[in-house]
Amino acid sequence: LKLESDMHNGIRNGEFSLHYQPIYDPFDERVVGIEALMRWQHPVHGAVPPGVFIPLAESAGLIGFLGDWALRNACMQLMQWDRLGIYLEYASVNVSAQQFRDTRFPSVVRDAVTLTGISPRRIVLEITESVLMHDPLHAKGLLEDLTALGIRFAVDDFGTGYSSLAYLQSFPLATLKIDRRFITDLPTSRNDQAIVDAVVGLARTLELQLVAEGVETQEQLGMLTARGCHLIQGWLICKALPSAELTEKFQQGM
Ligand code: G
Ligand code: G
Ligand code: MN
Ligand code: NA
Repeated sequence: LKLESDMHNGIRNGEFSLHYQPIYDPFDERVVGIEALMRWQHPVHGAVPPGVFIPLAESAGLIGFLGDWALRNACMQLMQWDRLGIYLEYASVNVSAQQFRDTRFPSVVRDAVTLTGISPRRIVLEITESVLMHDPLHAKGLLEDLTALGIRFAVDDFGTGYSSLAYLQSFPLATLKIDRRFITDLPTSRNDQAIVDAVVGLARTLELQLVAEGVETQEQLGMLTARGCHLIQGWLICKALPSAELTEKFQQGM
């Protein structure tokens, strides 16, 4: 496949970058963390969506390299912001199914901590329900090992998979990220309101942080805060931006 071989060139030519999206606490009115989101600017096709190139990177055997690169860069960026006096608690980094299954994954994470010198408490790894549930015993062991180092885990796209609640409470998790499909119609959909209420309750019971994704309007935000969801991510606050642009926003007091 052409796009696949283009990826090899793209890596060499610096076509991959990370954008960062703030995770915001509307009560304290402060940014608590950022999610790193990978971008590929193809010289001919322009921006290739991650939904396209992440699966390609997996089948091309490049996800390990790209994932490692993303993790280290996100850690270094957080520390760069520290040096500029912009303190963010954590960087949240997506982990694909194949990365998670790779036996080298735990050492990749440990190496990122050692090489960058970041506090492991400041790394959140985002995995989906299906990654957790694919092999729950393996997942549990891996999460326990890395949690012992201080690394934290978030369940991404929560509500779209089929995680068993029994398993959910047995994993050492820090955060649920409720998928944006439940947020979009929140102001009008009684169903989505009920789902958000249920997830808020679940997060409270399991003592997990809850982040709402894809918050685009003040109305959605109002409904979320009224329901007790205290962390939000979405275009209402800020799009995912290149680090330089986000630095400017931070310095202008976002
Ligand atoms: O911003 P957005 O279109 O970028 O992201 C789309 C999807 O791509 C998300 O589901 C996200 O989890 C995934 N994604 C973005 N960056 C990364 C990354 O660095 N690694 C992995 N595995 N997935 C990513
Ligand atoms: O799957 P994951 O949650 O990792 O990816 C987050 C995705 O959501 C990214 O593609 C990001 O660009 C996108 N995103 C972030 N905020 C918003 C938003 O407010 N609205 C929409 N439609 N997408 C968003
Ligand atoms: Mn994510
Ligand atoms: Na998500």
